[in-house]
Amino acid sequence: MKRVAAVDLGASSGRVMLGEVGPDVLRLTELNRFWNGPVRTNGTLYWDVLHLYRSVLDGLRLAGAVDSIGIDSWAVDYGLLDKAGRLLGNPIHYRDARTRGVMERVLETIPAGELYGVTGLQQLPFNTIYQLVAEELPAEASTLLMIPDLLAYWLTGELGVERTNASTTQLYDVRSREWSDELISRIGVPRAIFPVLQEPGSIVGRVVADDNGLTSGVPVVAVGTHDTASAVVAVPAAGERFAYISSGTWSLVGLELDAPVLTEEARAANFTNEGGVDGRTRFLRNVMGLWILQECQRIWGDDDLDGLLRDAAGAPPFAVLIDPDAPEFLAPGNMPERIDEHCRTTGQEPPRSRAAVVRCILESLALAYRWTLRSAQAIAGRDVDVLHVIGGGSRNELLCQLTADATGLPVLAGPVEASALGNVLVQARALGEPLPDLDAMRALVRSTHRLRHYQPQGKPADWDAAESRMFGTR
Ligand code: ADP
Ligand code: LRH
Repeated sequence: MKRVAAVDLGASSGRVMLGEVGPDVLRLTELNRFWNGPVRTNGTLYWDVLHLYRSVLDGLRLAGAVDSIGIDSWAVDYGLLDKAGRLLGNPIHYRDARTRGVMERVLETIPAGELYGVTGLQQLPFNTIYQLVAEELPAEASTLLMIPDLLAYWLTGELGVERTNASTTQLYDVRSREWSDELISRIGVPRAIFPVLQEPGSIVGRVVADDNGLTSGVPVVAVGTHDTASAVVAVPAAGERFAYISSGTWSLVGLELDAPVLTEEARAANFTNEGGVDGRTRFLRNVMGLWILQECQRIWGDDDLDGLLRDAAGAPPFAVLIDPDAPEFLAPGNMPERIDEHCRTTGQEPPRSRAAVVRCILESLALAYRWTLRSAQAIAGRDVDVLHVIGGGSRNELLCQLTADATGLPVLAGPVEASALGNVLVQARALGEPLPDLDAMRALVRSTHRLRHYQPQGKPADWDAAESRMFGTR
């Protein structure tokens, strides 16, 4: 039996989990869960990275003796170190406004087609490439580390960037599987700040016990350090005819493929080809996700999600629809007001109650999932029979049912803690547990976790009509 600690930092909460893996055993115990989110000072949005690190240490101490530690987190963001390994400033949140207009500027010198041909990445205004162009790199910057790599560095003293997360920077060559020297030079950033790439599943260092209360020598394993890569490992699918939605702050909607799809059609539909564990491709699109609902709850001061969902279930269907991927929903702020404004500009009467707002968000997400999944299947030439919903959003029964109804696919919901499970599984394999491939890992998730089934209900024609109302212009 392997006993490992999984650190999983999502955009809305972080957790440290104890994972136990053995023949027919895959168990998670939550040791510590802590708030995560943007903190604004002087107009800039930051992550509170030291709060995260302290909370990670609290969790790791609670874990006691473990065989290894693995860390995953949200993608694209980074910390810069000087020559002595000191962090230069607090990492900035990808929702910060400093990248406004930068993508458009960069695309004037690096054509979108060329960028896609090298990186296979979807255009998101906060991709690492645009963040680096948006900021003046400090002269002392010597090393760039993605967030999980930064925490691993603090634990072990070893520098490196793990591949699945590197693949989200838009500075990684998806075919050669190396940093793109060409793109890095074209944005004028020194190549030397990009450290060696690490393979998911490799031991990248060992814990150095200073005064952190940990035992020295425990191996730190580079898991799929991108949380979505770890989540996809734990999709409890059999075979390849499945789609997934990794549902949390974001909804990552797509397919797992053996190779990237770099066609003009994929680029035009803004699909990404992120790197997966075992060389797989995560062919997906970011849908804005439950972020919109989280921000409504923050503005309303209402943390009774169960109550909101119950009321939304009784609200009239298809009253108001928004495009959840509209840029105005990206930054933190008064989401209910932005929804009203979006409705006015699209000729709809704004929703009048919280229940109506929540219903609008969930139906609009379900429609965005439908559009994305149909596009993904058509572009990749892969048909699917089942849709797996994983992550915190898999607990949202109304959303799962609407997703089944909108897509016409049976939905299997769970596991909730997919990223932590994928993290644990990759560590267990690195330690010698006989889990030869993703199929074996997924079979273990299937046999140890109960899933909820949702069959499509309602009239498909209602969703067809809603889609043309919402996405007529997409
Ligand atoms: P992230 O990793 O991006 O921080 P999570 O996977 O933790 O996100 O998912 C968080 C989301 O899960 C919340 O925004 C919330 O909408 C949803 N969620 C969590 N618990 C429940 C619940 N009991 N019922 C419905 N939805 C839930
Ligand atoms: C989800 C996620 C997603 C990225 C976004 C920045 O947590 O990692 O895959 O696009 O955060």
